Amino acid sequence: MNTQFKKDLIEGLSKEQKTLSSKYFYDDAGSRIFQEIMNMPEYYLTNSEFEILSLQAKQIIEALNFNEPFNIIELGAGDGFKTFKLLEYLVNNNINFHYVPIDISQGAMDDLTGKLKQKLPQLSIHPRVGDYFEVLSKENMQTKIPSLLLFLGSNVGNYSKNEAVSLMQLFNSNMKQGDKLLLGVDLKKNPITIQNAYFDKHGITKRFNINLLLRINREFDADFKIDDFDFYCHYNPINGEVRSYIVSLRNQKVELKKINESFDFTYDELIWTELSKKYSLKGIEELAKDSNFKVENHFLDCKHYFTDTLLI
Ligand code: AVI
Repeated sequence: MNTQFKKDLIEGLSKEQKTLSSKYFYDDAGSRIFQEIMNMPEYYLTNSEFEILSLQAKQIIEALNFNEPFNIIELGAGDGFKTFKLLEYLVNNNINFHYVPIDISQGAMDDLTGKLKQKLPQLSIHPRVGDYFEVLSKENMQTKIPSLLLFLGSNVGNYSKNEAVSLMQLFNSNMKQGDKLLLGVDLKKNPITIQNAYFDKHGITKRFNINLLLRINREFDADFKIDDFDFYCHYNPINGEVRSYIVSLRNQKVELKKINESFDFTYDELIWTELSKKYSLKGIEELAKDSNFKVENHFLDCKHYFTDTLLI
């Protein structure tokens, strides 16, 4: 059994405001549902970042000002769809670099490597499975060639401000002099656009959340009755936070037999599952400053929905 998951579950469900962490969304089913989310037109983040990396690959690479060869190290590479255009640009222009995708999922790395070897046979690819920081300290600190770290997809938005600062400080401490970081960040915009991306009318994001209850049923021999729970989410344009919740539709007790625990849920009680924070460009500058980075360039899509920001 995953002991960290067990600890987080007990801690989160014992709180006054119950929580379940979105980091546990991504079992096999959850990862597939996330792919469905990324394919929804309402989830504009995918297309916006794809546009940036497709149309501005040349400008991004020029802004690096790296000697060849260099590394591109992608943290949480997933299926690598977004990054493909950047890699394609580099390969087509005979630029000498090594691509090092890192992910905790062996399956995701195998899929990505298979696809890339087929589509870009000349690509030098060195996939690594494991924890970002273990891999980074091993791969990046022991080489002399410069590295561009990629942390894309607005993954940083799933961390609170303090957590994001700590995470970026950790990135920083695993970067050599001259390395750079390209950070994908979703920007504040018309609240309706954001609300529609997360409270989607197809119910896919609801399935994404409810899947976590199914995962707990399976892994902890629990008895969450999924029809007795609903999904709610809300964007607050003042602080830029999308907060997602699972809602208990009645008074109920849930047993987690495998770990001998039970939890009571009251009618309309909320379980907070996810934060998806949106930033202003000024907010990104602050985040950079607090984690000892400096903003070099913001690369925005044409609608100004999203930025890939280059940090040094
Ligand atoms: C992975 N992460 C950046 C997504 C986000 O937008 O916060 C996860 C997600 N949650 C609901 N829709 C997508």
